Amino acid sequence: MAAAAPPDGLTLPTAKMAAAAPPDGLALPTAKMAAAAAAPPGGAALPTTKMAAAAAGGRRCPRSDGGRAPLPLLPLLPLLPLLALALATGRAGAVPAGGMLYPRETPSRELKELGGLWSFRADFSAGRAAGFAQRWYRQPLRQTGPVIDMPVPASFNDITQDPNLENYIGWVWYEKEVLLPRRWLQEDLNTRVVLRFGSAHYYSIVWVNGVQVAEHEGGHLPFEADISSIVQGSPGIPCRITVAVNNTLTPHTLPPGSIQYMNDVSKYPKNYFVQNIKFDFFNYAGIHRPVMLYTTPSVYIDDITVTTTSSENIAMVQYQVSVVGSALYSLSLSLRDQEGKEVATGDGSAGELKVLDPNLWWPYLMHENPGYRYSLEVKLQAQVNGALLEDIYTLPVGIRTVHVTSTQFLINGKPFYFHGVNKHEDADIRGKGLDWPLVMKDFNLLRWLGANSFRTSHYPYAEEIMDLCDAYGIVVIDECPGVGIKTAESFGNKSLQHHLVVMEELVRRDKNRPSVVMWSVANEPASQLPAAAHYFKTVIAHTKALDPSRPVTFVTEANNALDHGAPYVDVICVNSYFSWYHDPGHLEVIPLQLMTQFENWYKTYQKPIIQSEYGADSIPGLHSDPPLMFSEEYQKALLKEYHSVFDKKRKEYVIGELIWNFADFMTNQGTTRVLGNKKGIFTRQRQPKSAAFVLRERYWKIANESSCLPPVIKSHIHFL
Ligand code: GCB
Repeated sequence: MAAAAPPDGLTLPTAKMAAAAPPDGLALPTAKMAAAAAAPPGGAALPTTKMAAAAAGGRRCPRSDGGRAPLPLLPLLPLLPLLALALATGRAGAVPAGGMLYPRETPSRELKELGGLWSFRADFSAGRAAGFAQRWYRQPLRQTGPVIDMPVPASFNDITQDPNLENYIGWVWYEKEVLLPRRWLQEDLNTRVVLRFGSAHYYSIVWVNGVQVAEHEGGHLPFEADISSIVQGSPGIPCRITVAVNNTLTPHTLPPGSIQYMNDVSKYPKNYFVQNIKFDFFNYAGIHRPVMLYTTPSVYIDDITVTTTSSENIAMVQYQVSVVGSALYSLSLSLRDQEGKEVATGDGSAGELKVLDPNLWWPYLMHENPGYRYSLEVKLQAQVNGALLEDIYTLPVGIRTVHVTSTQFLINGKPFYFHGVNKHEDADIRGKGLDWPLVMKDFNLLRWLGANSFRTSHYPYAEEIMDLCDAYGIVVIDECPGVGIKTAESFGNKSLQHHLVVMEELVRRDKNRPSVVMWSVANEPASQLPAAAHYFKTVIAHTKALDPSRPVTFVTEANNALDHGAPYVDVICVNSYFSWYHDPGHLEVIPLQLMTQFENWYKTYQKPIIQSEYGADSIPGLHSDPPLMFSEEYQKALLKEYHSVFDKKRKEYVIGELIWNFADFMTNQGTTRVLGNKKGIFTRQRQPKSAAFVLRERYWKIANESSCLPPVIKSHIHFL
């Protein structure tokens, strides 16, 4: 096959590709799966031109597998032959245990980022399984078919002009060849080489030089693999990294989704299916976050867990360090302030550091020096075969406490009022890919706005973003991808078990972050279903066991009397869209309905309440006075109605307000979405709508009222 794809080479499965569909019996789905997927009766494969025509209209894909169920839509099956291969090489790709510390350069660790252009191919073959049948990972991707250049990190969906790629469901393949420094590759140096993905959406399998090294379920969270034994011993030979990523969502993934076959042949082409989702953002896919290669010594610091307490003028930093590679080692710890002065030392794998007159970590606008972090340098020394190995890892540490009472959220013992936003990782062209200019712009806008917090609606955000929250003092409600849990099936044991694993991965990743003050285990699940009681009791208890230091919540839209999950949360987070989805156009109902909402929730649970979403769509530049829906004036007026109630209730037990949404964002197409959701106070290009100025006025006013400091003046903050 030609090495270079023609511009539309990715769009249309060529006759050659169609012919390359997997032979029967190899990686094909079982009858059970076929039934589950409601496959249409068998039929001949569609000819190429028909497939192209059928696929040319949005999130629709023809299926030409002769009635067999869609193998690649159920990610595990094609792996069986691969698993055998992996086991044979001793490199089975289970999700690695361990700490998943963010890769940092230190005197003992080196780092190589693999961002840039990767080779890419979406598997448009019948059944989407050609890549596995033909083992594309065994040779350079260009040798098995056409490839295009694909930026990493980025979603693949909006990079080309091809609607089929934009709406593609199934396996896509990425590949990068890298030359590693010689010093990483010598076998006798006790160096470990690790390949780490910040995230890839949704299900990933990774090979290095044709050997499977990792397999990971779930987007939004990191995974990694020790690839030393594959790359070492062959300096000068490029290391070929191949990644297959599948964006199919099932009732048991997080978020859940389902594939629906449209069997009415008078309405749909044969073998037609759609991916249904019950959440309101575009299911962008690809390698979304940085890919890194890094080294550690073969005996290394695997994980560090830090919690902090403080009283009067003394703080305690409790630490635990885990080491892998040897049982014979020593650990020493040194805590330094921002001037580099050592303020405490310790040793051993667990202990406490005492800090006198600590600089506490304070939220933005609550202190003139928010986001203060110490540096905890952990030094490991071990003897390996007569040689002394040393590993050093430096962890930023913020000293702060979090407590919840029946009416307040306390940070360092002071009442904290969340005046912030909900966000998405979303932008033109890059989709959900991490992009530094965008990240910086967003943080500057947040601070311009006077926002002190956000919720990572509706999935964990990039570690690089979380680092900036720690550094700038932006308080985070850290949400897992539990969004769109709406059916009884998604409350079953299989989903529950996966949800527990996702919480483990999230807590493992973010447990040391001072900005993270609460975990959110879900957004707007069908918590009125009886099954939600056991489900949320279990997920919340598990999260608290993983991290007893932080409160846990989930975000509800259910009626307070019917919600089966609310008894288990520490803070009630409630979304409402009065005079938008309910009583559209009737701004005058807001005060009464919102007051009733708060009073009912408080009466039932006596727990503090955050208005975790409220808002209205507005099309920038659309004006109407008196205000009508979708105009900028309506969005402003709706916000003001909500604010008047917040102002009454924040004197009692309402502890926060988070606007929906920070910026306009892409969704699936639908009759209520105009190129996406327009509830942003900024456009998708990050220009303020009129509502942004209303919010800015308000947030700065609240900051000045509630701050324990002399008034903070906007113009004194240099970047504003
Ligand atoms: C919600 C959801 C959010 C939607 C928003 C809306 O309740 O939590 O994901 O985007 O409403 O605009 O409909």
